[in-house]
Amino acid sequence: MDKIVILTGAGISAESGLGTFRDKDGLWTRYPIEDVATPEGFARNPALVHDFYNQRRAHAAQATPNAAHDALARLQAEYAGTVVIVTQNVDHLHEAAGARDVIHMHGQLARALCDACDHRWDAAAVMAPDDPCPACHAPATRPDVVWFGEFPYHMEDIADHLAGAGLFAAIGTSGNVYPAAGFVQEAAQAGAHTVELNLEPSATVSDFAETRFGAATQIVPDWVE
Ligand code: BV8
Repeated sequence: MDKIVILTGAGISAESGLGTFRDKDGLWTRYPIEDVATPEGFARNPALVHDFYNQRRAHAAQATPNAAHDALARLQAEYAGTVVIVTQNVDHLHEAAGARDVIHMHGQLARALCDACDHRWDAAAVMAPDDPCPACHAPATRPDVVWFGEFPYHMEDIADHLAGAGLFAAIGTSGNVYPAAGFVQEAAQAGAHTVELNLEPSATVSDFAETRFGAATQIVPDWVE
């Protein structure tokens, strides 16, 4: 069976209580992107950035997967080995729902990275700028997330999956952030059927062969069944 590649964004976690980025009361309305999601912002004010991620880490720790996460985990179990979930999200709700094959292209709240030696480890619940790296002991700890201007993770694996996709679905993403927003075109070029499942049309809606609009907890289980 052809591969099914599913790209998810903040909208799939919205009904689990986690903020989206660009909706009316989204995260970016309270924190300017350049201050909290760029290396330059971190260099300017690491305490502010750690505070931003500490809050999101605490919030994510309280969140539970919703019916959309559960439906994707069921789909993966039913078509073992052919369903890949590529998520832009840094929460762990896909895994909490039982999903196995999850690619976190923008990193994970639960991981920390040393800016000095590139060591990665499980993040503490609360991190501070002068936390020493467990490997090199430099006070250069940052969240292991991909900021604007940084190269997303696993891009080669993702390109391989898209090249072999028979079906590509984008769920809960506004299609504003690249290279993720360009995946639909890569999948379509590989001959995949493409479907957008979102609350409202995304910026790349015209690239999709099929669209389904509504809340993820409604439309994703219907689509999976
Ligand atoms: C890079 C950090 C070099 C972690 C984030 C062209 C090609 C390549 C790059 C660029 C390009 N053009 C511009 C760029 C640069 C830049 C970029 O895209 N800028 C944008 C703003 C124009 N991209 C980068 O810098 C990337 N790196 O380019 O490296 C390179 C070059 C070529 C090839 C490869 C690499 C790095 C981008 C990563 C930035 N880091 N986050 C974190 O803090 O979380 S991005 C941030 O936005 C999050 O990761 C988030 O997931 C992501 C995308 O947002 P969405 O998930 O879509 O969330 P949003 O709020 O926008 O939308 C939510 C949607 O859900 C809405 O549509 C809403 O209607 C819907 N919804 C809401 N509720 C529900 C719902 N749907 C269903 N049910 C509901 N209940």
